[in-house]
Amino acid sequence: MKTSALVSSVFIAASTLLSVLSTTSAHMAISNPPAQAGPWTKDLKSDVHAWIGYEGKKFPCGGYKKGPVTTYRAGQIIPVRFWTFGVDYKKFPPKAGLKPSRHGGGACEFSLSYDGGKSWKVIGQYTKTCPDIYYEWPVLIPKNAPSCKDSNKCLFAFSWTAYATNQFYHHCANVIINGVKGGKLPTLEMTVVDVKQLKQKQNTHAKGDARGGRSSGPDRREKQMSTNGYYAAGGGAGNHGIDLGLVRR
Ligand SMILES: [Cu+2]
Repeated sequence: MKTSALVSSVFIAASTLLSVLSTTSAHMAISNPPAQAGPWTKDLKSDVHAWIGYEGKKFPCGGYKKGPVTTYRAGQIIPVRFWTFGVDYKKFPPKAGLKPSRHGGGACEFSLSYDGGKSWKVIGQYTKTCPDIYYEWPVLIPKNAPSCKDSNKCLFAFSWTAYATNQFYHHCANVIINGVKGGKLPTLEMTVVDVKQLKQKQNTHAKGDARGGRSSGPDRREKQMSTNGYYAAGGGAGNHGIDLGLVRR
């Protein structure tokens, strides 16, 4: 009896893992701000939601053409939204019952580049439950951020280290930031893993929430930190930030 109980619990564990791993409508992109190569552009790419390295997809940003430009000011909160194929980006929240593959969550970072993607500074971090199309993930453009006026070089990015797959995602939006005179960029560097092109060690994933389907949404404390100046120059994040829960397989 014990043996068969063990076998069935192993079977349940295995099928749970399979449902987390399944790629019914795979991967993730950002729809707010409206990012490069999404369906809101004239340049929709079929791999816009895919990870860096998929069929040669390049870091940073996937190597896409310039997208729509969104203008923000320092001190403004961006309510980031996620999108993938099969989701109507014009409706928020999307209709119930969609099952985009969020790969058991992982660790998301939101970053700014003022130099066309050469360097990236983090302005928000969400672990475990991120990403999820059913929630907004607010991040603050720091109140003391400098201006960035060249929308060819000013970028906002979503990056994601997934739980169930060793995949690193990076999707960017062209932005303009009206900042403050003498402003300073945050000091926390964006974490990049599993990008072969950068000759990194592979096989890194994040702890995530290990759940398929809908998550419980952004963590309350992470939401506070991503909107209260923690990531601003001089804020508590410094150059370490929070624990992303990264694990080497
Ligand atoms: Cu995927």
